[in-house]
Amino acid sequence: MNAIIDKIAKELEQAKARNAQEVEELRVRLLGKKGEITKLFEDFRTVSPELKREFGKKLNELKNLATSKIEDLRKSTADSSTDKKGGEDLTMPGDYIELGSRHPISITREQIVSIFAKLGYTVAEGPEIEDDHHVFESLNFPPDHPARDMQDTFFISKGYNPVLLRTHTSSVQVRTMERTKPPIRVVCPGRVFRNEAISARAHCIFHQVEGLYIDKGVSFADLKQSILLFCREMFGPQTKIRMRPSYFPFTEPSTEVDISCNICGGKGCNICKGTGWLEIMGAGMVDPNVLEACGIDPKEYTGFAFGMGVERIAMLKWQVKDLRLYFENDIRFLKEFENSL
Ligand code: 2NM
Repeated sequence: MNAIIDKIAKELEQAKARNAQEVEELRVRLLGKKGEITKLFEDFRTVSPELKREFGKKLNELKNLATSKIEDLRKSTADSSTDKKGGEDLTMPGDYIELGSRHPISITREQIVSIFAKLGYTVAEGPEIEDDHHVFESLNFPPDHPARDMQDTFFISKGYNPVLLRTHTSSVQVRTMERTKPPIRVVCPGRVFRNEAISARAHCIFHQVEGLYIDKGVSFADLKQSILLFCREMFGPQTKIRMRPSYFPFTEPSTEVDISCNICGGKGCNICKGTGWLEIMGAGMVDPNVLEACGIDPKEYTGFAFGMGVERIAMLKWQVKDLRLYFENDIRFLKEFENSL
């Protein structure tokens, strides 16, 4: 056994390999399952007890020698294989790295927010997981309003104090009113959630920007002028607006705002379905009940609020026909917007 150990040790000292394959062959021959050193360890079991100490030490030393020698050879062959080619070829073209770009919804949201920033609005954000108080109760939703139904709202828990996904970002404005003394001028961008079947025109997750302006003497005329200014910044200086009476629990009076179709200029086309108008947002004067519920005295202050869907604005801006494209992250679709902002 001694003789075999010495023979292998000697061989290891002189071992050479020209490439990784030869190193691997050496490793298998010595340390593999049926390798020479592995076999010596098997034979070791039959060595008489008084010799075990001496041979055990020698065998372990041999194994360590083999392991480190093979590791050395591995390193040197790896080096020399690139050395043969003269190292890295610095004339090779670099790897192509695909560049990302802003998502069209982000671009649109930023544009909406920056228009209102110019009018002195600041940005407020709040939680997507909300309670009944901030989403419905303080916004003047009657107890039996359909939006409070499972059919329309995603509930995380029901019961005495339900936890739910916000259906609008008005909840952020409630939080702002609760902790701020007017004047208040905020826009609240964010994701909202509604239990709707997904189609080309609706999604269960979408984005809103809502705005709120509260001060002494704020009137509907202020609302009209602010909306008109926003629409002209967003869709071009030729844009006209019209307001239709509407209903929301949190505003009185309430209105839905249309802009003149920016495709046909109001003459009527397939985008505006021949009407010459496109609906873009809802708005109104904040209901005194809402102000009161949020700790603001409605005898002292008035305010207006508005809300719009970012997907809808982005669809009108780029004539995107199917809102689902915004959620699929198909690189071919996203690439179309890489030069947009
Ligand atoms: C809309 C339409 C009209 C609105 C109202 C409020 C609040 F919190 F002040 F009561 N925030 N947003 C509002 C008003 C939202 O979205 C279509």
